[in-house]
Amino acid sequence: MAPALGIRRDQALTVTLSGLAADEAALLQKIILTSDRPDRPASEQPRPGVLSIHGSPAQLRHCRDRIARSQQLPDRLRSLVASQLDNALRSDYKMVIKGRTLDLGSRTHIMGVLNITPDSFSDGGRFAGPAQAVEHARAMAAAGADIIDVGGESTRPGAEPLDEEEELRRILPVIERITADLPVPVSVDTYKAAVARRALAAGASIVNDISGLRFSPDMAKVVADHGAAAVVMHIKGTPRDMQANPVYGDVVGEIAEYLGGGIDIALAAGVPRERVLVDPGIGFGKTLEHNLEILGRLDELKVLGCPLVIGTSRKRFIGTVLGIADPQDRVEGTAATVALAIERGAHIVRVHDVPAMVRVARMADAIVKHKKHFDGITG
Ligand code: HH2
Repeated sequence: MAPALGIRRDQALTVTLSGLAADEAALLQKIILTSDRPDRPASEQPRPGVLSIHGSPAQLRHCRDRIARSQQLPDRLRSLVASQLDNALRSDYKMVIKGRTLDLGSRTHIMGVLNITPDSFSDGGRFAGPAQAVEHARAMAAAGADIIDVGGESTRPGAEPLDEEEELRRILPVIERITADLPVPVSVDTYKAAVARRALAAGASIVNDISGLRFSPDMAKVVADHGAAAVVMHIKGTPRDMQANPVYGDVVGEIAEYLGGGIDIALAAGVPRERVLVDPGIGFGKTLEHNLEILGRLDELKVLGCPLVIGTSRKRFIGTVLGIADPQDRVEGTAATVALAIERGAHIVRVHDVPAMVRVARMADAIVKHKKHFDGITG
């Protein structure tokens, strides 16, 4: 019988710790590299004050234990690094909003996009009237959407800010109707605290803020006061100017830092950590290469310790790769991004094509779950 060759690869993770003092990074690296285990993780310092650790979940767990036990590290650093490694290894988030539990670790959740705008890049004008919008929300919920994301202002590249009253006029009647008629939670896609306040009072329970709680100083407090959850998204610049030559040193590192700052803003205002989600903001101040790199390194954002949301649906970078001008024809490209984002740890995918992406997510979930079982990973 011919010899059989079995190759088994544990799902490797990269954990990047930034903001370290030079001596802290060096000391941590020494602790990791002097492990007497032959299968210790790889570690390097790509830039001053930054340490990345790359290994299988089992290797990272061992490394976390060594760091947590080390006498050489100051307490603050020891617990910070140990908790970041814990975050990188976990995926079992549960979010309770309005008495409902979203078990984000059990399967990927689907956020269906409901744009009540005349000018959104892919569906502007399609659901501009309240009746059409509510009907579309109903169809998305029936097809498996777990959250309906209602937006009244397009934030496509170059978009001008919309007047608050007009934004409210578009979204409030729809939020009232959906939350009264349907069991799915509603998020409001706005960066304006005054709009969020009225939307939450009308029944929404999540604020999806493309500015990561930065454009409106009161936003985090509004979220906290209503017992709501917040999606903290990364943007570089504003919708009007964000695509004018965005430049990064390390795109994922800078996004992680911005999102970490947004988490701190939320916590300081009294939003519990269990109600904060993060999103790297695909297309918001990013070139094609940035978007591809973010998707390839999405798992590095796990260190933030919050569920990951990602919105690639029908976006321009998909059109660029595939040479497809009409956003509505980018469904297969979107499917590829959704499947790979799930493999790299996304908990919620924000999509327009709900029936198709529910199937894509279920299939990707089955593969990921089976692989975790095979690799002996729980949670
Ligand atoms: N993308 C858009 C709007 N809101 N929110 C989150 N959390 N993540 C995203 O990637 C995201 C978002 C842009 O897409 P869309 O709403 O379809 O277009 P428009 O801004 O033109 O209405």
